[in-house]
Order: sequence, then structure tokens, then C-alpha cells
Amino acid sequence: MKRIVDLRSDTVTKPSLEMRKAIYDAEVGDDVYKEDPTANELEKYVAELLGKEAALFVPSGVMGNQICLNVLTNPGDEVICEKDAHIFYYESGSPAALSGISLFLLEGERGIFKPEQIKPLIRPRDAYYMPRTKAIAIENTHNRAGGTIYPLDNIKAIRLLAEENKLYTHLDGARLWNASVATGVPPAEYARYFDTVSVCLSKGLGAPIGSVIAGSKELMKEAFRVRKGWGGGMRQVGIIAAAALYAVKNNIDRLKEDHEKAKSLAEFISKSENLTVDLETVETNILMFGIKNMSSEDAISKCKDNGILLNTGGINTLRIVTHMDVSFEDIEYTKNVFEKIFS
Ligand code: TLP
Repeated sequence: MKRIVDLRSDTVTKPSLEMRKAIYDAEVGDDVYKEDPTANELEKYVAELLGKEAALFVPSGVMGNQICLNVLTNPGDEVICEKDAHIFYYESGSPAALSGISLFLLEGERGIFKPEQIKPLIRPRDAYYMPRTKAIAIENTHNRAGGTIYPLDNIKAIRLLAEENKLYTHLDGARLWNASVATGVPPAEYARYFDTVSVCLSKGLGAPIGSVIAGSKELMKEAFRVRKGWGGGMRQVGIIAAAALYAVKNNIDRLKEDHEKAKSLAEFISKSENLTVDLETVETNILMFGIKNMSSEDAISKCKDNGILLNTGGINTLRIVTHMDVSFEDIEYTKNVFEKIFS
């Protein structure tokens, strides 16, 4: 059988046998009545892991982020975020479509912005003719910047600025686990500087479906209402919550292997004459690289012919995401194919 190395995203993982057993054994109930014991356990477990009062299971990262933005804002408000943030770039215009809010974009360095950059963007309180600044959103790790990690000091300074200006903070922590494993900073320490946090179980942690949002009891009560209104009431959701619970209990520590795989490929790429990579951005499991001797489309198609699946990561940029369904052997195979195609 032809080898397929799927490096398009860490979302492509398939549930392991153990995870499928957890799904099989799941106790379920109607979650719209809050009677699903497995979903309740998952929410409690993740709330504790993030040091928050309450949490809510949602079908996807996009829904998680958008519910959080919705509960923090009113129509006409504005949220400050980075220009390549997932909430802006890849969420189908939902801040405007679902919550009637605008995003004020600023440019970070490798996706990371500093409080000094935010300050001038905060609208004066009495400027009735302007949008009302309501929240600051950050992404950790930052996807389009190549899985970069927000330094904790920076996060603390952003939180301070938010408090001084009575703004909320939201964390898109789809890959917060990766940041935490790479730095040793516990998820709760990152999360404590945010009013709402969204984390994904269906990326590096390997669950087939699901994200969890967390925050105060009051905000999560409102989030529960919004989730229902947006069609996200999921009934016997323990079937998938069991996989998510398995993922979060068993698959966090192993993320360091995914980081090693990305680093190993990045080092190989950095030595290749026709490929370019900023090694400093390769801190976790995402790797963005450029090609000098062909278009991204040609490169993707040539790699595909050799069983290697890649995604674009922006203009003239390709993206590799490592995960648990890609072995170290697959990484060596990928290097051999790259050698053949790009040199
Ligand atoms: N990211 C996907 C694509 O949408 C780009 C990927 O393959 O990386 N926040 C961040 C930072 C994300 O990277 C993603 C997914 C989401 C939110 C949304 O999660 P889902 O896909 O579960 O809605």
C-alpha cells in the first residue's frame, strides 16, 4: 500500500482503539437538560485544568471562539486582534455575521503583539461615533505565524492594559496544550489572564470532534444559551465527549514528540537550497516554509504524487502540521521526498 503522510493539519487524526473503546463505554444522557454524565465530567475536568469556574463543550473551535466573542460583546462593539488571527482569517466573517461586531486588526511579530501596540487602538470612551472597544483576543499558539508561543510576560501586560481600560480578554487556545507542553507553563497559568478561553480536543489531542470553552459561571451560563440558539444543543453528546475526555486525559504530554518532528523537518528544510524557513518560528507542531524553485501549487501537487499531503500557509508559503498519526519514520520519508522534488 502506498504510504500517505498527511501533514495538512493536526485535525486529520483518527481516533485510536483506546479512544474508540472509551466512546463505546460512554454513559450518556440528554445534554440539553445537562444530564449527560460524560459531557458534564469533561466540562468539569477542563474547567479545572484551565482554572476556571465553568466550561462548556462545543462542536468546534470556531463555534467556541464565536460564542465567547458573542457573550463578551454587544452589536457595534469592536475586538482587537492580530491580522492573521483565526477568528479573523478563517471563521467565515462570523464576528460580523453572528455578533454584529467588528475586529480591529494589528500586526504582530510572528503573530505576537505587544501592549504598546494595542493602546492607541482603544477607542475613547466618550466617542459615540466610533465602535466601542470591548475586548482583546489573542491566539496561543498562533496558527498562521507557524505555531508560535505568546510569552507569558506579554500576556500579563496585555491583561493589565485590558483591566486598566475595562476590556475583556479572550484566548483562542485551540493549541494551548502545545504552548503549555513546550514551555512547561500550566494551561491554567496561561488561562488565568483571560475572561474566556477556547481549547480544542480535535487537533493535536486526537479527538474526532470537539472544543471546550471556559470562563466564569455567569459567562458560561450565557454561552450555554447562545450555543442552543445557534443550534449547538447536542443531546446524547457523551458519545463524543468520551473521546474528548480520553484525549485530554491521555494525549497532552505526547505533544512534545510532535514538536520534535516539526523541528527535525524544519532543520532539514533550513539546509535545503531551494527551501526557506525561519527556524525561530518553529516552536511547536506547525512549520511554515517557502519554495524558491516552483509555485506552491506545483509543490503541493508533486508532494501529493509522492503520498505527502500539505496545505498552503499563505502566499508562497506551505504549511506542515505534525501530529500523532505521523511517525518519525514518516518524517524521514518526507525528507527523502523533499530532497527528490526540491533539489
Ligand atoms: N484551524 C484549522 C484551519 O481552520 C486553518 C487548521 O487546520 O489549523 N483556532 C485556531 C487557532 C485554529 O487553528 C483552528 C482550526 C480553529 C480555531 C477552529 O477549529 P475548528 O476547525 O474545530 O472549528
